[in-house]
Amino acid sequence: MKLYKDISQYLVSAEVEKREVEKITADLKPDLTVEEGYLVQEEIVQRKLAEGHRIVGPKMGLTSQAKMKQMNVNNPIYGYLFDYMLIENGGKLSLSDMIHPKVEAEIAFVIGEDIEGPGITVAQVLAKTDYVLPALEIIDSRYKNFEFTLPDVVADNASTSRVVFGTSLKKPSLELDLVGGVLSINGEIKDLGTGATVLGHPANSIAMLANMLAKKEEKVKKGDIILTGGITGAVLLNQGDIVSGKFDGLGEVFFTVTN
Ligand code: OOG
Ligand code: MG
Repeated sequence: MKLYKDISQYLVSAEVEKREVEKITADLKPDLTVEEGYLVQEEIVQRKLAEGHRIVGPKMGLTSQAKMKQMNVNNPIYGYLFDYMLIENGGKLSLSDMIHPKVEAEIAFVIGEDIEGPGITVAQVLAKTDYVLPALEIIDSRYKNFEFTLPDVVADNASTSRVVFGTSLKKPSLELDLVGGVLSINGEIKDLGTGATVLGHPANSIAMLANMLAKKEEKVKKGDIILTGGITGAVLLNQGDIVSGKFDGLGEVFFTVTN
């Protein structure tokens, strides 16, 4: 529908021009529903694919109680990560490419076999996962002050902006819920969490994703690299920051923030 296309254009322009905009529910469409938010997101995804960008994988967001509380929403969501969003481990994030970026520590999954819901369980996800790896996700809501409702953030591709993946791949285990992660900036601990922060177990996030996608007759695909959602809160970034995510048994991932 034209309205969803127009809203997707509004959000992509905000991203490209690096400026924050009013949330959709403020004025453009106050009664936007979550389902309509996904229709807008779908328009954004199609637009980026048409521009020649490739999908790295879907990503989950708002999968912890802490994040749901921080953002004042009450349900996990998904969005899509594209190839142009990748920053190499140890690389640089340029603030001039961003609006008001925040970082969060996450555990990512490399999917080895298609996972088709409904009814997917943690055990099935673990059996179909090739590797897990540590990640730092950089989110950059296109909305003023990172303020939004659930439909708004869904429309905005779940604030997805950049990601740094760690370089060591580990086999997934049932004990991923006990893996601790520490998010530090300039040597100072900003937040920490464990895998269990994410819906009890990070594999549960992938199971929920597969089950959500099943409603649209879509699935988690072999080769997808999927962020399962922050195990820490999101921390605002500043020029000169050296950001590190250290995970028990999964290794370290880091990047620096430049102007
Ligand atoms: C939405 C994206 C949340 C996560 O890991 O929870 C997210 C936001 O907080 O802006 O990526
Ligand atoms: Mg995230």
